[in-house]
Amino acid sequence: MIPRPNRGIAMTGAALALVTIGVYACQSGSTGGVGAGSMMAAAEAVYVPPGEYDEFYAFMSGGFSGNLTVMGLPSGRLLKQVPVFSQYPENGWGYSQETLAMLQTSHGFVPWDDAHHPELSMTDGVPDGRWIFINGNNTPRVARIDLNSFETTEILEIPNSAGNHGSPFITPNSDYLVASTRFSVPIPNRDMSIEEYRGNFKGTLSFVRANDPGNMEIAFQILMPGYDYDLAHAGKGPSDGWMFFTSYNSEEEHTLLEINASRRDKDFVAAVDYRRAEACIAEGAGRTMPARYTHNHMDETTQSAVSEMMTEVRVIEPTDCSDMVYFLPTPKSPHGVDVDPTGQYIVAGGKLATVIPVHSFDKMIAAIEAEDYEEVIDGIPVLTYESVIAGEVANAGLGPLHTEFDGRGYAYTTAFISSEIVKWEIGTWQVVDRIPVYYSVGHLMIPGGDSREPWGKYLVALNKITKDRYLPTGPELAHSAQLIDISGDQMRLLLDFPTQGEPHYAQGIAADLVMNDQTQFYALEDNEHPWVARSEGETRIVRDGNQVHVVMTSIRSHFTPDNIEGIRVGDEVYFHVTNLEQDWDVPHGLAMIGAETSELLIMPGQTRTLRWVPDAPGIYPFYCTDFCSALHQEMQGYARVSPRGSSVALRWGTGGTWNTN
Ligand code: RUQ
Ligand code: CUA
Repeated sequence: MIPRPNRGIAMTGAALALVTIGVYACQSGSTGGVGAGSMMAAAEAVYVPPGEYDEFYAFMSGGFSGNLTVMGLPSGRLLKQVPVFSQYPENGWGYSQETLAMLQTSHGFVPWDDAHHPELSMTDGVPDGRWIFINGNNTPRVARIDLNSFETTEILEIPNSAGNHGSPFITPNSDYLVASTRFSVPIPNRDMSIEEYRGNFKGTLSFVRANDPGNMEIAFQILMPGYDYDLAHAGKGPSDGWMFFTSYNSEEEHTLLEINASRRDKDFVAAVDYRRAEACIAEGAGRTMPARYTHNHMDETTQSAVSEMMTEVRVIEPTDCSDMVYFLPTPKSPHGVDVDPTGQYIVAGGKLATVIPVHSFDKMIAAIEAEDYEEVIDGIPVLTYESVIAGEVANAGLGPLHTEFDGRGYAYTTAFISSEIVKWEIGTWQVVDRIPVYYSVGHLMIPGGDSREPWGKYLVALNKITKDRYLPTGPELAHSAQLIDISGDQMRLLLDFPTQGEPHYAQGIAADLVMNDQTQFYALEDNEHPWVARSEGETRIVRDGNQVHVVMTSIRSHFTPDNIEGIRVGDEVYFHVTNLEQDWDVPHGLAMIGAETSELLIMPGQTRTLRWVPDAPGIYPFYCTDFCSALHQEMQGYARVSPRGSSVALRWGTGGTWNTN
């Protein structure tokens, strides 16, 4: 649609007509109210700045893909898949030697996870665009993704946890993110009968320091009764300093939970005063437990991942620290817990409940001060339901799960079973609007919708079932998201688009908080990779026993060296490729025939390493995988592999000049 520069070929009438139609189509396609003004300004101006067309970044969890999907809103255009707990051939993540250590865990190399809940870093309760965090559900982990580079830069494993579902919800100034365990297990874990669950299996709520990149650490874990801890959200404003966690299975059952864990009318929201926990620990409460878990991070100067094994964790119990944890009775097997922008109301999604219960923070504090308890469980006072409840939203749809807010006094709750989004008013607890979604919605996302200042213009419904929305693709259908305009009194469906993996939660942020601070390339002079070549003159090959290190560069459109001889069968070859470009949008790649890993994608100024173990004598071509220039297809080379024990000398070069050691 963008008119091409005239390359000296006279345009035919038909070609001109096509260009004109293209421009016209582009303009009429944009009349959804987005950036239309600037597009209309001049007939020839078809360029719309990206931040004007897409006002928001949307970050969707990839579920079992282990990735984070980045989209533009309102277009629904897919911008990027960020691999987090995954190997991703598109950019060599989890294959290149530099990234392998990011996926180390106490169980070894685990390049998979089930990533549910992205959470943006915040300053003063508002998303700030620095980082986004996401949980790994299966092998309990939390990750930090840097929003300058859109790369995963840190992963911390969570010990004493099983099923890190209620995670990584963050406090208003990103001091802590939390990780609560879905499954209770014996702590420390040990061999015992499953039937001895009650009293022996425990849950944990972990508080992870998040504000210092490269230094995430578990500040403390709270040992809790053996329930299933589901989701969380931090307090803000008046409730700043508190973290709220949902739980189900207060029945402490270990089999057929769909029946056995649905018996009680109410389960609990756990309210944790984490400043109180800090104070108790400062006075020596709790104990240090041995534990094995990894902390992995990207070293900025070498751009290589480092993995360290941690050996202990601080654990505190409610009986060690009075006034630290309270239970708010909440109907019935609640799932989501969401705090409104004022910080006053705590909304739970009782997935089997007929109403949406809303707790009042002020009433909770009053009940605590009045010691208005129903009972005390393992040192945790259970506040009286009637004393803490602010209201119940009736007629809220079946299967309420998650709630977000528009900042104008309304809340929006997903109803999984009745497949709808229900809008209700905070304070009157009256439903004011509802809209069907297709089908069976889980989470919803309003940019900033869990923060102090939502951008209450759009809502995205993240649907679990697609059925008939798109062209079918065999037994597995694309998941579906729906964009809904919430700027008026009534919700209005704008767009339907497929998503990647199985998105659970998502987060959104105004584009200009992220787009203006992007890493465009890495400065070569700052590259401290042990095998960097900052110029073609520094390229070389080093043999160390059967290990061969090829220190190589790429620049449009050749490798140095591009001819290599003297490799033998039995050698382990490491191609360390530095991309010498110092310009935005010029990656180079490297693919090697017979390599057992994916290609590499090397950003400008970066060094990445591909391991290659040739298994037979011969000539092995390699090439650049990223279409980098008109002569990209010429960006290729040969490696000669001689038999084991051969006397062919190591030599290398580009352009016919050979180098030797
Ligand atoms: S949780 S809807 Cu992780 Cu609701 Cu998926
Ligand atoms: Cu470099 Cu293609």
